[in-house]
Amino acid sequence: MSVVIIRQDGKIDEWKFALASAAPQITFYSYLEDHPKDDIEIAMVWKHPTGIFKEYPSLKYVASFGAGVDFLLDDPEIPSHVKITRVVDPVLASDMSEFVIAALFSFMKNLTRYRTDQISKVWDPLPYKRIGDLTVGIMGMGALGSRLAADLCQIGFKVVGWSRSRKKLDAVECYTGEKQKSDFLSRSNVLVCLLPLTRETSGIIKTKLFKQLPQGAYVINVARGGHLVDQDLIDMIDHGHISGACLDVYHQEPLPEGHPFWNHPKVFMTPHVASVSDVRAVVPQLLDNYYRFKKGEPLLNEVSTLRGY
Ligand code: NDP
Ligand code: OXD
Repeated sequence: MSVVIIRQDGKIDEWKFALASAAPQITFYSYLEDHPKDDIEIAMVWKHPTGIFKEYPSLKYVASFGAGVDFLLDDPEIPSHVKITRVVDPVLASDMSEFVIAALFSFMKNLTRYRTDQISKVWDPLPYKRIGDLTVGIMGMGALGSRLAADLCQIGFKVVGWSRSRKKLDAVECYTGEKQKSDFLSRSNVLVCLLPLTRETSGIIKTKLFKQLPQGAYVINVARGGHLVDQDLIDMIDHGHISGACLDVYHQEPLPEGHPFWNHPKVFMTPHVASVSDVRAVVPQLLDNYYRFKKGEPLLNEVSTLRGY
């Protein structure tokens, strides 16, 4: 049973080499080379070209190379019987946690502002925030959000979390569902989005939500661009209710040249790098699922197409 690897970010050879080295008995094809498309049952995919799944009539299982699967669930050409799995990995979780903590301290200590000042040769000391001044609110207390919560608590931050189902985590006050959302938001001086992008969460970070955050709140979106209504963020920053944002993800990536985020002094942008699947860490679980699929056993980290994550 051979596997096709589909990704458009120039990393196919790296993944193919790592997979083939770990499992030389399996044939891995790049989607760019000649391969028997009619026979392919398994695809390993990250951000595929539109329409490509039409070419694989025998497809039965698609493994996402990342934690998110919105790009797969949004594709009407993947038949409903096709199983979809995602990456759940401690390295991915610790990388995400480190990134968010870096963004958080950068906000607290005005670091991005000083970088801009340096370029313009401006000397302008500002008041800064301390760990004890802030409560960090995490939307999405799954694999990534719960690891971040634990790390923040260890550093000494007050942490509140919000998810669909009830959670019990040491030292984290957990809120659940629509009913408790506004209580959660009213506590969050810094709001971190780590939700999956689904029908329910699309466009969730909008004016109504911003207004429920405390005055001067800071927003860190490391989940998906589709969670955020871009113009609402700009308006709330420009009106002074939100003090700024760190964004790693966008509606369109790369962000189009004319987008107002590029030049906004209070929007700190990174190019979807908060946490990137590590080849060595992730190859074993991709192979584990390959063997499970072959034996007809339940797959690890299978996504619920009904829930959307
Ligand atoms: P999980 O599926 O493990 O966690 C998702 C969390 O969101 C769960 O706690 C879930 O609640 C909660 N949730 C889902 N829908 C709702 C809702 N409608 N209302 C309230 N809570 C909801 O995902 P991960 O933690 O692994 O990843 C989260 C996202 O991070 C990914 O989907 C991806 O988009 C993004 N990501 C971004 C990266 C980057 O580099 N920028 C890297 C990796 C991931 P419950 O626990 O009750 O199910
Ligand atoms: C992911 C991502 O979902 O990198 O893994 O965004």
